[in-house]
Amino acid sequence: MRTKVAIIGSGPSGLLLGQLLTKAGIDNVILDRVSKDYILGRVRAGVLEEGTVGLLDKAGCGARMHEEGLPHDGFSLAFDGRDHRIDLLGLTGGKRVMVYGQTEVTRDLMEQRERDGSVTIYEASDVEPHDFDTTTPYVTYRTDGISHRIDCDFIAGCDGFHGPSRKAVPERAIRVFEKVYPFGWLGILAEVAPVNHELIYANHPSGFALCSMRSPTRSRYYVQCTLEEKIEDWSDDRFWDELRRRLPAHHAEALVTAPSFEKSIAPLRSFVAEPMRFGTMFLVGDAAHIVPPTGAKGLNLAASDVYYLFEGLQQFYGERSSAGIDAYSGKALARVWKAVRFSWWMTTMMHRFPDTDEFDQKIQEAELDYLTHSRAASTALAENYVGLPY
Ligand code: RFL
Ligand code: PHB
Repeated sequence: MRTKVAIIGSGPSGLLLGQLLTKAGIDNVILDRVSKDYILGRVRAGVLEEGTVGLLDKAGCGARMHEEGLPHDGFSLAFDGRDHRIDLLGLTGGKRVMVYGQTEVTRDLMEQRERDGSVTIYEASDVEPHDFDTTTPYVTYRTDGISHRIDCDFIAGCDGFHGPSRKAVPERAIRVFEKVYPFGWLGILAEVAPVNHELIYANHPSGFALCSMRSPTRSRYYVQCTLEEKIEDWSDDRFWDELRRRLPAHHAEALVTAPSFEKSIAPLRSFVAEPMRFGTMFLVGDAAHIVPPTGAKGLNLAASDVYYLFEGLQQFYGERSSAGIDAYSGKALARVWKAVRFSWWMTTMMHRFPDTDEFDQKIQEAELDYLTHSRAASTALAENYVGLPY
């Protein structure tokens, strides 16, 4: 088989890139290790920046998001038993975020891709990029025990943190930067109305908690947990008790509970691989960088990578100019590092670290007090939360 762009990974970055390329008339094939249903079963991000919303519109996949998504003008930082609202709209001069689950984004992109008749190969094993140091790269894979090969002009490695694209790069050609945090997030989904109409990020002596949502009747809640924690040890009752403990009293009293239908633990890490281009292969999204979920940036960074790469590829095929793809890695990384910084900062400010001493604790309290009482500091938080410009 031959195509222009072989995309490894059918997560949000692969699907969004594929959709923008298809709309621009640039032939592409997507490969994924798992099935469509498996991908749609993953529960992940919930908050979209305006830039991400704009790209989904540009890809022709924004209609359901505008109908069912929940625009949010602010969120709460809760500490000392009180809410401190961050007025995103007022502080940024009119910007907001959209609460719409990654699962739904993925579903919308997959359905549009099917309508367009573009090729996606699910359940492909042993997917491997080859010869990306030449202008004739190719990807090999197996389905039903049979080996296949796709020849292409470019490979887009959209295959997440554990995928084969970054691993195929020789060690001497890549530099990685990493920080692993000494805690995780235990998250649940439950069919109940959210405790608040906006998100609540809570800092409490027992640890961080987050109240988020997927719809007016579906809540997504998280509590900070240790890395040794086992999911079997967390009954729903234990989870609800812990969440209540970490929220201001009026929210704890208003919290409606129900049996959870999803429960999982995610470790927290910051990770960046540099550069993001190796000859004719590009790394995109989680394949190149991971951020802790505290700033809600992971999916949004995947989208900004896609923006830069799509612009570059469009320029390459439209004007026969490689200026855009040559600039890809530098432009993407400049934005990535700012989001890495923001996510690290929000994580540090909102969580309890196992080795925190009294001095560190006082600094954290002073930072939260400053942040919520200084318009300049709140504005910096709001500007980053709604997303820096592309
Ligand atoms: P994905 O979504 O991991 O997709 C990669 C795809 O590649 C496939 N793949 C392979 N395919 C072929 N061969 C192989 N050998 C392969 N290995 C892997 C996988 O099957 C998969 O389909 O990466 P992508 O597309 O770059 O998207 C990144 C986002 O998924 C991620 O950054 C976000 O989910 C992070 N994130 C959040 N981001 C936000 O912007 N806002 C949020 O509110 C937010 N909340 C979160 C999050 C991530 C979380 N978890 C579980 C890590 C909350 C959580 C709990
Ligand atoms: C979510 O709804 O899953 C979510 C929201 C905000 C975050 C992280 C996760 O910062």
